[in-house]
Amino acid sequence: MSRSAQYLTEVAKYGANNYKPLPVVLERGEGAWVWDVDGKKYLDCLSAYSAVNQGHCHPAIVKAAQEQAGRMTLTSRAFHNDQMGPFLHQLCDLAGFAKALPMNSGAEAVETAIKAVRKWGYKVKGIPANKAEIIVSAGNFHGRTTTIISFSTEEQYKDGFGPLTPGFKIIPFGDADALEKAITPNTCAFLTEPLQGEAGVIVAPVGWLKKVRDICTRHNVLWVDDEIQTGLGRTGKMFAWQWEGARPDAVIVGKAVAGGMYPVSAFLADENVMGVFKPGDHGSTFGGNPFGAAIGRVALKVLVDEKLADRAQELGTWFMDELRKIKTSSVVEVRGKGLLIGVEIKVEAGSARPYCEALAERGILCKETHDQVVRFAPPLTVSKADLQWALPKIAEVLAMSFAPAMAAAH
Ligand code: IF1
Repeated sequence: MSRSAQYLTEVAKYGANNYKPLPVVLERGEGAWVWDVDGKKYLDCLSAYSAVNQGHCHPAIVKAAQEQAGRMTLTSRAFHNDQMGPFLHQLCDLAGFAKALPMNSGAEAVETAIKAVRKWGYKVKGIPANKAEIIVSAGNFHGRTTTIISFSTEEQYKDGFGPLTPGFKIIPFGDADALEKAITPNTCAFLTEPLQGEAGVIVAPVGWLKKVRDICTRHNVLWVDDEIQTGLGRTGKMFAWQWEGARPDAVIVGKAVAGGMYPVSAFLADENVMGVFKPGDHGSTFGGNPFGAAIGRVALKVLVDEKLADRAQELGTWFMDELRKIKTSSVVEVRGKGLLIGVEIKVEAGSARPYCEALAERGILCKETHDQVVRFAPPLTVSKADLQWALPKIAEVLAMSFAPAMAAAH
């Protein structure tokens, strides 16, 4: 039995069955490349869902982690530590917000945002107790907690997990008129991704965010921007909202904040919103810990020093053009921004899954999102040569068809 096969057997026996990963067992990564336990090398075109924007095991980030691991890792927020302040300072400067509240996972930072905007609704806007409404986009993905799945439009994410949290209203993604119509005097916020990842890399109409800004301002509603996946360079700007120059009232970041080396997330806003939190209102044992903060400081510096947003824009534009040139009857559309690219497969050609399996066989790691979309989101440090190496293999795979009958045999 190969080492991979042994591992797959073990994880099937002892792990919960809540995922269906590709049968690839990775043990090492360097930049945009990863190796499995049997020594096979792959180009990572997922980047752990955009958490590894700085590339695997970036030497400067590894050094920061090693040094901080030997110094101090956790104090809890019962005391101060010498890393959190400089980290928050750097994050606020980068995002252009006055304050940041550090958490760990993306979902926790989204929960933080929900609590902040509700409290703002009651304390500042004057919404009657327990009546606050948050408007969200259909097809959203903001995490897996019971409150967050309550406003998912994906039935599977909610099935069997009720009772769900009330107070959310769902409108179509990218629809400014629907937003304006959905607002009531009890609306405290509009929470959305600027570009939807999980929904299948869905790009909103140009000008939508500008309209969102205008509508939210006129109705005294907070626009909360989930940049957990799209932020930190991924779409070719440091934050996807910068594509339209319409600044949100609050931003949520996660994933690449610490370069995929440690879970660090944050909720950012100005004093008008962040000021609603008083000691004891909210917190986390690990949030703001010196280990994550020290890693985050260097991970953010790498994004800036290596101009990774610009790289994403240049390489992404070129790569998307090359993908569009591929002659195939299996593809509906190639879409995206920067290095967040979705290739939608025609239903008649089969689902995206066998395409991902065929890519993995050829040394390219992608993951399907929903049934029909193959997502390409390599680390932003990927080179043009790496992508040039991948293109003919991608072309070969996209020329294939996995029509249902064949998929069954596959
Ligand atoms: C999984 C998806 C991506 C996110 C946005 C919040 C979170 C995420 C915009 C929560 C997380 C991850 C979660 C991961 C798969 C992945 C994913 F396909 F499920 F949707 F990236 F596209 N906001 N997305 O994308 O952050 O709590 O996970 O740190 O398996 O659930 P988290």
